[in-house]
Amino acid sequence: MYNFHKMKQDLFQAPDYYNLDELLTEEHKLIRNSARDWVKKSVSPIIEEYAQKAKFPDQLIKGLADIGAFGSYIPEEYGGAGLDHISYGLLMQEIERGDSGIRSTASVQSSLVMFPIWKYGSEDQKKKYLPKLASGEFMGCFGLTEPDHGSNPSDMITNFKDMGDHFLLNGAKLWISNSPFADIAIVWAKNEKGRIHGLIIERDMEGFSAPETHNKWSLRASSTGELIFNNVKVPKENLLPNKSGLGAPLGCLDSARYGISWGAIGAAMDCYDTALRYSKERIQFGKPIAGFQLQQKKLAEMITEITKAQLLAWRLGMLKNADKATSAQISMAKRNNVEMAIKIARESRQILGAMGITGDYSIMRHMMNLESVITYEGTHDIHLLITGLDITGLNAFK
Ligand code: TGC
Ligand code: FAD
Repeated sequence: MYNFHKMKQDLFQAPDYYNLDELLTEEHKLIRNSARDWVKKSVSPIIEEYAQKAKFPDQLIKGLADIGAFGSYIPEEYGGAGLDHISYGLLMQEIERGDSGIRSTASVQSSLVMFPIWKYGSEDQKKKYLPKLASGEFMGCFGLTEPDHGSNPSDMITNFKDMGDHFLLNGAKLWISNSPFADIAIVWAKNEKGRIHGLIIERDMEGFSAPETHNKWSLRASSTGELIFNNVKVPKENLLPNKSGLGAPLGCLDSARYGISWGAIGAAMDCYDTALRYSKERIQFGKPIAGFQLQQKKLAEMITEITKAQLLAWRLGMLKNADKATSAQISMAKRNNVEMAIKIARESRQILGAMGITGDYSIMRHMMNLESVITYEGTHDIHLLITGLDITGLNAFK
């Protein structure tokens, strides 16, 4: 008889079919392994329960900070870990192996909150916010999407007026990861000339609220909400001074999308590893189901796709380390790797039969999470159009 609760213990073994570990430095492996151990010890035992009750496990914040998941590539002088982009990718991979929602929190904090303060902020802003964000004392969120402007953020209506000694901010953002508990929000809004700027909004500013969005079937262990600005008085020193225009938020997205291209591999590896182990133990018609050709086809295709995705992410990381990765290359990797992961989650779910729909296994949770991952940070179709524009020179968005 099958032991129903057997898989509660995290038995994950990472697939590395092409010996890609040989491409990593000792430091990369150390960072990856400490994140892997932390996920086994701290995320796996609790994540299903938190996803079922749709609650963000905020006790994980300290551990995320300790493994360097908040601002791993931000210089040490600002509290970051000063690591390279392969390290950042490996961290995202390991965390998403546990859950996409927890990786979301790390992506947002690193690439969408710390990155813009580091790249576009003043020295005072960097000193004030970055060390606290790196340690997890402050949590942040990123407000670009609006109720009526998702794929097309350049038409946003959130705006601010210059009132002499302060700015007055009005508008609303929707689908904002971490907004319900964030201490600060990086908010993208238009000035009176219609130019997009980033503003640092603090939780206790009058006229600002961040209600939670409920009833999600995806990313249930991540807290998602709105940002509502009703005549919020924003001190002038809270404007990010060093970049404006849509390219500013899109530059942050490049960093987050890159991390997701690694994160999705983590979710796929977890589904594959679970399905492989289950298929070798599950007996039907007198033999393990792994011995049937149809199941082998699924498993063989999965490891092939994971291996291709690993190579894509690693190469992209090397390009990023050399400051040569283009936005279009990042789009290709985000799109390919998330689709790869969602397909593997669906196929793995089938290999587990009825057991695959239970919370005793991580697969269904990954599958539902990936529906958000394939939508946020630019939808699957938007990334295809970015590649289309890049190779043809013709814009098919408009
Ligand atoms: P377009 O005219 O193409 O570009 C406007 C300006 O931006 C520059 N640019 C970029 N800069 C840096 N990085 C990129 N990836 C860039 N892409 C474009 C561009 O050069 C131009 O600069 P300039 O100086 O000439 O003004 O803009 P467009 O309005 O035609 O839009 C292009 C499009 C559709 C690709 C863009 O709007 C887009 O990517 N839309 C998708 C929106 C999106 O991804 N939203 C994500 C919201 S955040 C989120 O989902 C967080 S989830 C967090 C989690 O939980 O993990
Ligand atoms: P729409 O833009 O309305 O798109 C709907 C459909 O139309 C999609 O299939 C899209 O591909 C297609 N489409 C749109 N335009 C075109 C076109 N030109 N050609 C062809 N097809 C097109 N945003 C933030 O700012 N911060 C966050 O922290 C954040 N976190 C999120 C967390 C979750 C769980 C989710 C689900 C979303 C989050 N988002 C966040 C929002 C996310 O970035 C948007 O949902 C995404 O950009 C798509 O926007 P939309 O949902 O409005 O879809």
